[in-house]
Amino acid sequence: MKVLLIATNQADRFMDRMVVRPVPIGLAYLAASVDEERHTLRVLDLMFADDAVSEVADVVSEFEPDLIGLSIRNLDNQSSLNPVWNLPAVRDIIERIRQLSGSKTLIGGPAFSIMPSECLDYVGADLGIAGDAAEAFATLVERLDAGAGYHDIPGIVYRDDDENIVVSEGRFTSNFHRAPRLDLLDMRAYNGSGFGVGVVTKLAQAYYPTPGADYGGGDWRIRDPQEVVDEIRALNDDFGINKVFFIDSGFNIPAQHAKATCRAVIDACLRVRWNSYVRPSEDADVELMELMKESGCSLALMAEGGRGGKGFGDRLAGLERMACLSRDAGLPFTMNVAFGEPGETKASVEQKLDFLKRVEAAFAVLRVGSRILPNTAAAQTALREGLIESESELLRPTFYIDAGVQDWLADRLREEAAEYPRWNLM
Ligand code: B12
Repeated sequence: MKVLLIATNQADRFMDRMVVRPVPIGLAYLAASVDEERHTLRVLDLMFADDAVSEVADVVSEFEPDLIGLSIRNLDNQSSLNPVWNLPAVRDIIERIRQLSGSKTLIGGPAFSIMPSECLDYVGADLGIAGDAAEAFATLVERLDAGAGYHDIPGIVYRDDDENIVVSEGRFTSNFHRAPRLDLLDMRAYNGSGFGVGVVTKLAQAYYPTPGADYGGGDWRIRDPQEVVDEIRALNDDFGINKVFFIDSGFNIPAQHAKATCRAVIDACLRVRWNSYVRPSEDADVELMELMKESGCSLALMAEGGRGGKGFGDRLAGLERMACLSRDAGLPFTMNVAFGEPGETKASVEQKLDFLKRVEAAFAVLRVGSRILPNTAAAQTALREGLIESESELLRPTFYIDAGVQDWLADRLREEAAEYPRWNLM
């Protein structure tokens, strides 16, 4: 069978400002799962494309694939001040494919996995696989090739005989043992495009962390530090890359494992520079931050943990503790604060601004409202307050800003941000 995999992400910014182009490692994991002795594989990455639709058209006409898998990374840029919705571009690509070929279209990826049914419906693909998909994808390719049924594959999304979309139960979980096929991507173009190449260290079982997710670490898939070291060494040997992003739902949690990973990197003398997400955690200490720095961490992206009913005062205290530890270890960090959450008042806005001034992050993001995602407390509030009638509407960029602060919030934040060049409003 001829299989074409297309990475559709063309976004080149992080927090609407810093130039960051994430390497489509999820798609590269899928490519690695295809048995190339039995199937012909092509990968098309649209990140650097000038005209995505015509590049797809050219490859589809020439290669004549039987199956086209498209990865969808972001629903949107999560900016209420300058919202950019990414799904219409994918819909245009699939529409063009349909005009040119009868091949089956399959979608997957982080954005798709958040709202599989709505996403499949909107972009008009035939099939989808939600969640980790390398193993499920390999199974699907074999089943399609053999003309066998595939509705039992965990996470598969399809239309039934009445054209109703069915999202099957369960999800495959991957151990990430088989290395992603980065050789099929233009890695030279990615080198230097900000934040480094993704290397998975640990991912939550609840695949896409939302404010309601469990950040305790209990259900996380943790990769052996030695395997991480080997992957970094291969990136260096094969592509000359020494800047990586540890793909992790919270690198520092649990601290014991984070320290073991740092020590393995130090012992291997890799001289790598890395970044990752860090979340408030009671077991974090200055030793951890020092090990992170010594092993090459150049930026810790500070993110909130699960809200778990905590008031914003407690949440800021948790972040401030992490900021102090980072500062003590000389480790630069970023801070990301949402304004306009339910119950926000003039006083709490001022407290958050004081907090940001105090912690002196290398780069701070001030979010004017929060992008509401389904299955979260914010979605429940939005439903209750009539902002949305159904969670399905959240496929489009939708933001929660408390009515009590809505009229003046953006102006007030703009006024303050004008004084702090390292503050970014979005
Ligand atoms: C690390 C990360 C980042 C890093 C990336 C660093 C780097 N160099 O790679 C940074 C900090 C830069 C970042 C930035 C952003 N991110 Co981010 N990021 C993540 C995170 C934590 C991991 C992504 C990852 O690499 N996973 C590991 C790989 C192996 O998995 P994967 O890509 O999901 O692929 C698997 C499956 O999805 C599936 N799959 C993938 N492709 C395909 C294709 C087909 C056909 C099929 C069947 C299956 C399939 O199989 C793969 C293998 O198992 C996720 C959350 C999460 N836990 O997933 C958010 C996430 C992807 N990010 C998200 C967002 C929104 C952003 C930003 C827009 C934030 C912002 N406001 O700027 C930017 C966009 C940057 C850009 N230019 O595109 C969202 C996207 C969904 C959404 N809400 O729209 C996520 C899901 C977080 C969330 N819960 O909201 N991000």
